[in-house]
Amino acid sequence: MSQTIFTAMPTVTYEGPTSQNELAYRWYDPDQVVLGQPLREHMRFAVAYWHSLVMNGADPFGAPTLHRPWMDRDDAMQAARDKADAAFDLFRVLDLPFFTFHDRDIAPEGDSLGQSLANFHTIADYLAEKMSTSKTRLLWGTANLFTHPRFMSGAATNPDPEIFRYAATTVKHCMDVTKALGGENYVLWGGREGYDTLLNTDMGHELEQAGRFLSLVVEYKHKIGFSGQILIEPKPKEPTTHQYDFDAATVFGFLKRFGLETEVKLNLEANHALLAGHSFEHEIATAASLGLLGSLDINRGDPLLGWDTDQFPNDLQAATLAMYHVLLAGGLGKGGMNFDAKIRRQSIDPEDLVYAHVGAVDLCARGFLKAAQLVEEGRLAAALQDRYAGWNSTENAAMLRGEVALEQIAAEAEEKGLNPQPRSGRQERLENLLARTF
Ligand code: XUL
Ligand code: CO
Repeated sequence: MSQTIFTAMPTVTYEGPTSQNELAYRWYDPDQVVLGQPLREHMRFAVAYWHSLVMNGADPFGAPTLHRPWMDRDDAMQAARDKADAAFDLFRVLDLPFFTFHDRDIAPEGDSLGQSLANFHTIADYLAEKMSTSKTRLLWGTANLFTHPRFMSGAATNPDPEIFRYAATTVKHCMDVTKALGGENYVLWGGREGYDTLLNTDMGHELEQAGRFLSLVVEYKHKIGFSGQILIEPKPKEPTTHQYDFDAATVFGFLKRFGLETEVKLNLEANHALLAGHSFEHEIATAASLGLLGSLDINRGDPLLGWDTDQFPNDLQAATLAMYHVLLAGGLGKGGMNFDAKIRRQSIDPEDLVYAHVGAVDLCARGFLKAAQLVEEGRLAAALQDRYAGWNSTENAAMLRGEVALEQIAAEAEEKGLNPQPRSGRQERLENLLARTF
């Protein structure tokens, strides 16, 4: 393998909280056993190919600022191999267990559908070769159904059925490759599945198309014996004004309608939650309460901006609360924590990518350790249990099970002269318990 921009960098290791080495993990000790499992297995961190290897710093106002060797090559297939070499070198530097990709991140578009698919399979085989000598595995694969102009009016929800067919074909091949590379999940983010104006949109028809598309994906998963999870990634807006997969609750309704709620789970992203007017922990708790928690895209937005800035996370309290709800849900199973985050446009050096990941890994690990402390102390859980304890009595449990009719509830309440007294929600006390872990 040729030298890459990461070859000279040493592998980042755990050195503990007192280390002065800026490129060491201070909190992420992958072997540390917490609540019966090593951190590596709890966290299941992944590097996102698109942000780390493809993104070039261009924005709507300015030209690319990041110039990587593989970005300037005339031979697009050789460029894809060079990019893969650099990718696996970066995974080696960060020593994280997983990566994630879109088809278009790893291989160039061709002149025809057949050529695009051939390019994709050729580079996928190259990735398989790289994986055979790497510790890094595939957390999930996905298809880019939003960059090319053919997808400007959507993929599955495009008014043109030919685009639906094109997207379906692309997803079939992405699922094949994800399976072949041992991927543990397959993600569908509805890139341009939404609308900009209802004046040109038949929403009922488009939702029907989205439901059929997802059903095809689930049927195919079973046909090929893919044992990974199918995940939908909710997002409320951007690029379209209104995205159909708005948030966890909306996607649940959609899944229920098409009978897919036991087949598909959710890949929740921190900044998508924020854009939907929620906190990350709200989305995690919602998904968990519906049995839909799948995987996480870890990042942050900028509350002052309101668009999808995809920054690396740096808020310890937000991370702790997210991790606490992951723990309450019993962990992520086949899911993981994917850094769907990009360095800023002015962070032009390869080592900026390493600083970004090291900080984010440490932040999540530190938040996780604090969340585990909250679980071990058990005081938040005890307060919660106490708050709902009334439902444990025989009569109240029967009411919840649907064994008591409305008129019976009313008759009993009237007979008793029911006079319930308000109880404190103790919010400040509970906030203190959280704050004291910092
Ligand atoms: C877009 C986004 C995507 C998905 C994968 O906001 O989050 O990168 O994670 O398509
Ligand atoms: Co994402």
